[in-house]
Amino acid sequence: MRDIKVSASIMCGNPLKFGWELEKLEKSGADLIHFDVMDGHYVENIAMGIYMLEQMKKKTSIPFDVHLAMFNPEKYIEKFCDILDENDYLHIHPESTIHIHRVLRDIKKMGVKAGVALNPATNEDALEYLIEDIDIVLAMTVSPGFAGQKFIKQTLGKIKAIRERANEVNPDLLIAVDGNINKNTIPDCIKAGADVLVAGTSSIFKGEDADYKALMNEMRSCAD
Ligand code: S6P
Ligand code: MG
Repeated sequence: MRDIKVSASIMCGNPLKFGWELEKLEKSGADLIHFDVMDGHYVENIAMGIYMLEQMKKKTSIPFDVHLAMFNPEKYIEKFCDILDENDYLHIHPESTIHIHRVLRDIKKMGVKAGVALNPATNEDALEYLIEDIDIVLAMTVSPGFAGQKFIKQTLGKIKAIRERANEVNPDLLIAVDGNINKNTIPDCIKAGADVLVAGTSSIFKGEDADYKALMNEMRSCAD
């Protein structure tokens, strides 16, 4: 049985109380904090940035997985890697940069784990010459940009294909799934080969009184 991790998408928390959200997530046993960076070009939304990550990183010991939904991430990799450490993941999209292999290599050289994020319509072939050298794939199960969207079930075949290829060339590769991940969609994602579940509005961020611990445990138990 694979070890299943829950990565809480902090963008879905109360922005006026992010410090409180992080404390609550730490007490509730979140494995990772999913941090979305959106530039208003690569996706039609603007969300969170370097300064906020720096503050959050000081506030919690939970490792981060940082999703750069932005063009030309290479311009900012050094700044992100200065904040992050060897327990954190930094994901970039193949469509966002020309020399992706170099950018991923630079992330690793700076001591951070490197990931490739794939949009729902991006073919798994985009990983072919990268898969041996990366730590994680972020398989988007919605088009990035917004919380609260509907799961795109055609992504499941891709996740399965990535897991099969990884078993051949990089068995330690993690596969994270992001977008409408909840008790209805988790069993199929796990069966396809996912091991990191990004938790957003459809699973744990359901208001101030939500019991994050119970909701995350429920997510993990769907994986059994
Ligand atoms: C979407 C973003 C995600 C969301 C998360 C929301 O653009 O990359 O990380 O924050 O998917 O979760 P949910 O359950 O509202 O879809
Ligand atoms: Mg994301």
